[in-house]
This record gives sequence, C-alpha cells and structure tokens, in this order.
Amino acid sequence: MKKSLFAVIVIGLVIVLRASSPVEVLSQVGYSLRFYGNGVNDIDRVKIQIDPHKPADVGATDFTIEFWMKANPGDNTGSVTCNTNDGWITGNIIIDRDIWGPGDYGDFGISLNNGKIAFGVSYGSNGNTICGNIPVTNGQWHHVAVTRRYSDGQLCIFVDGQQDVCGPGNVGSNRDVSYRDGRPTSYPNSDPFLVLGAEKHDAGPAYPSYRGWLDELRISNIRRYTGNFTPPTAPFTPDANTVALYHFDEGSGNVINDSSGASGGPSNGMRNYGGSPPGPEWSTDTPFAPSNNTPALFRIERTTGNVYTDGSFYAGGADVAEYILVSEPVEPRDVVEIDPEHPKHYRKARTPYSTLVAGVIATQPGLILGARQLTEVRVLLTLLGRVPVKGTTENGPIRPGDLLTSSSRPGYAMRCAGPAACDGAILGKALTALEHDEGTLLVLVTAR
Ligand SMILES: [Ca+2]
Ligand SMILES: [Ca+2]
Ligand SMILES: [Ca+2]
Repeated sequence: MKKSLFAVIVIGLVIVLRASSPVEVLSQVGYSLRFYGNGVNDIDRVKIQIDPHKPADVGATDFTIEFWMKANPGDNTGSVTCNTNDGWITGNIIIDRDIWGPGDYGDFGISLNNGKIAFGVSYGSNGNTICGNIPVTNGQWHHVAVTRRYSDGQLCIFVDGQQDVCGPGNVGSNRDVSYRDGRPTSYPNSDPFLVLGAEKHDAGPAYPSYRGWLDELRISNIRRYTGNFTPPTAPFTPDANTVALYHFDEGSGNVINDSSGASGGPSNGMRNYGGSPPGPEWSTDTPFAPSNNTPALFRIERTTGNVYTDGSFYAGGADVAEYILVSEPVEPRDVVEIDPEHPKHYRKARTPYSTLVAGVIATQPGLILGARQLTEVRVLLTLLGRVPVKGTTENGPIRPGDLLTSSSRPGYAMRCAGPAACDGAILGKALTALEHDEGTLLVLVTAR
C-alpha cells in the first residue's frame, strides 16, 4: 500500500514538471538518435566533416569504432556479400566513411547484414568485409565495437563484449585508410564526411540505410579490444586515445558535439533531419539507466518515470491533495465525506460527527496525487496539511487547537465536544478561531 502510494506521488510529480518545464535540472537525463533509414536527399543522417583534417578521421593507425545500437526486428533487411572487397555497402549502413570511386587511400564502413554486424575496409581494388554471427536486431541495446590493426589490416567485430569475428583486411601494402588531407573530390557533399545512420552518397536503394537507435559513439586511435571484455555500463569519458566522442545528449537542435577534447578537434557533426517519418529524431531511449548512486541532485528514471532528488521537495502550497470524483457540486473550503450511494465518489459532509468525513476541498495544494487520470472532471481533496475551511459555531465557538468535525450544515466544520464524541469523525484541528455564526478558519487537516 505504501509502495503504491509512493508511485502515485512520483507520477504526480512528473506531470507537474512536464507541465511547467523545470528551470534547472541538475542531472543529465540523456538522449540517443533514432534513424528511420530514409537514406535519400542527404537527410536522416549525421554528417561529421573530416577534411580539412579532423581527429575523427582515423585509419592512419590502429583504430576502434564503437557505439550502442538498438534496432527492431524486421527493420533492416539489407544483406552483405561477405569476404569480398566493399561487401559492406549493400548492408543497412550504420557508419559510412566511403569515398566515391577508386583508389586514393582507403575507406571503410559498418553495416547490418541480415541483422548482424558487417565491417569492411577497402583500398581501391583491395579490401575485405568481415561478417559477424551475433544477432543485434532484437529490439535490445547492444554495444558494438570494430577494430582494425594497422600493421596487417586485421579486422575484428565485438558484440556486447564478445569477440564475434576477426578476419583479414586484405589491403596489401597500402595500409592508410584515412581520408587524405585536401583530397580533391567531385562529391564534396559526401566524400569528406563520416556519415552516421545512412548511406552517404544517396546512391540508391541497393545501398540501404540504417533504421534504429544509435548512442554513445567513441572513435579511438588504438585497438581497445583484443579479446572478450566487459561491455561499458556508463557513458564513456575521454582519454588520450579518444579522438572523437559523441554522447548524442543534446536533445534538440542540429549540432552534434564531439566531447573528446582531442587536439585539433572538435570533430563536431550536424544532424540532417527529414523524411517520413523524419529522422534522426532525438530519443530518450538510451542504453544506460541512471544508477542509484549517481551524484545527480535530481533525476527522472527513464524506464519507470520515477523521480528522485537528493534534497528536499519545496512546494508552494501547505497541503497534500488528491484528485477525487464528486457526486454533487463542491467548492474550495467545503468539508466533504465519502458518498455511500456513489462508490468512489465524495459529497459535502451533511451530518454532525459523520464518520464518513474525508477532508476539505483544496484551495492551492503543494503536492497533488492521482494526477494521471484527468479525463473526468475532478476536484482536489486535501488529505493533510493546512487549508482554509468553512466553519460554523453551531456547536459553540471554535478556538485554536479545538478538534473539528462535520456539522449539520453541508460542507461546514464545527467544534467537536471532545475526542470521544468525534471518534472516527475527526477532520483536523483549528488553527484560528471562529467566535460566532459562520466563516472561514484555518485548519490543520488530519482526517481520520
Ligand atoms: Ca569506395
Ligand atoms: Ca585526413
Ligand atoms: Ca546519449
């Protein structure tokens, strides 16, 4: 019971926050990018310009490209001709660092081959694509890493820390597959870019784009992994070998920030948004749930909507209220009771010492419960705290500290002769006095 009440409090809080956009949220909630595989007209992709040279342009040394991805079954139907040069280009392309046409240093890319990772590196007519065997398109987040060893071109794919496959790169003695600085191109809008989530040249439906989520892309100028490893459990923090790092946590706009801090950077990207449905869209679906020991001062747990704060909750009102249904018109300050003729409904209290008494119709609550279902006309009932209430002196003058209960006047509170007289019918205690007739007094509601 206590647990479910807590859940209701939390849901209520989320709604209030959404309605009035918080001024300051001190913890990063985080985002990912969701691509829709539109793959035409230069949209539904992220483009990172790497020439003039930027640190994200790897290939002149060992390198690792790793990211988190999530794709739903059936959304990526491309397939790859494995163990061939340029084989990866017919898969659903996740990372595209192709160059159009032959020769001139190398190129590479990562795609989905029937739901598994393919990774290929090419240098003109030499090259190879290796194909993994671990399925990754099951609607779950997966950590994917690919490595390339410069000395002999060896390629490897890792999924969720498991070595999936390694194989030859076959580029022979021409090992540098970075983008040659200042390289002339007839395709200046696609060649000198690292493109995420789409086939970069819009070369046609034979070269499909990726449909799914992407997050936490890290590019390193070393091989991070040479065997099985424990996949990361939190966003990356940059180190000396991090040449580009994209958290995709901007959540709005079209600038994709590189937070690696690498010398010569940042290798920022741009979001080219569009298509039907338009992508890549900012998504709050990310691979990491905030941990319970995060230093965050305030956070919303993505999977449950639960709200946590390390501090106190400061509300403007002085009472806790709940949305209720009523069987007759009521107004703020009315004393109400459970309506036995209408289950789940309330009505004005109408008899002295009513054991049905439930609380007072709220004026300006500090915390509202049960705010999730607002489809019916509801009013707010104060359950606890300090509120104005209608009072009558039909049972004598009311003094601060007097116990209060219902009266014969509908919606009005009166003084209680003593605890025994109003057993089970206590509304609260008077905080102010009412000497004669009727009026409004302040009450500390403690209904029971
Ligand atoms: Ca090429
Ligand atoms: Ca370069
Ligand atoms: Ca992120």
